[in-house]
Amino acid sequence: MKTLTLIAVSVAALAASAAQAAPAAKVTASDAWCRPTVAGAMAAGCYVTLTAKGEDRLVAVESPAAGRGEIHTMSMDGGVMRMRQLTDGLALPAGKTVALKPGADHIMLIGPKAALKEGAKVPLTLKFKTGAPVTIEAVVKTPPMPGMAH
Ligand SMILES: [Cu+2]
Repeated sequence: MKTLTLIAVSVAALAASAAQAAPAAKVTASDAWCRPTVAGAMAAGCYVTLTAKGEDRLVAVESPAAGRGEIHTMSMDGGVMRMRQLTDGLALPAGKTVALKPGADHIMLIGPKAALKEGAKVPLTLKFKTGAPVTIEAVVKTPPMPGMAH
């Protein structure tokens, strides 16, 4: 019974802290990472897993580590993988986990201000159509399966 009471108290505390934060973040972001780049690279790919509680859209990405952020996708065009910018953002269906990953949807940091070195942290601010902006730190790391990653 003591355990139940404790759970009830912490749920109430969580609800109270959520109520204070306005507007409430409706999208959670996890597992953010960026590919390492060499000095002078024009762009760097970053990836993150997003889950929106209600239907939303990732509409913009900003980072102090780069000139600007873009949202890109990859698609086959005449047998060639091509990258293009999603100018109206990326759809986030309600309750569904959307993983940005190599060879698919990704964040492109245009004009990194310094080379992204393995192990460094890159702050990313993700902006949504409805939900509150989310700032996360992406870790710079080499993809686990370089052969698989386009
Ligand atoms: Cu790209």
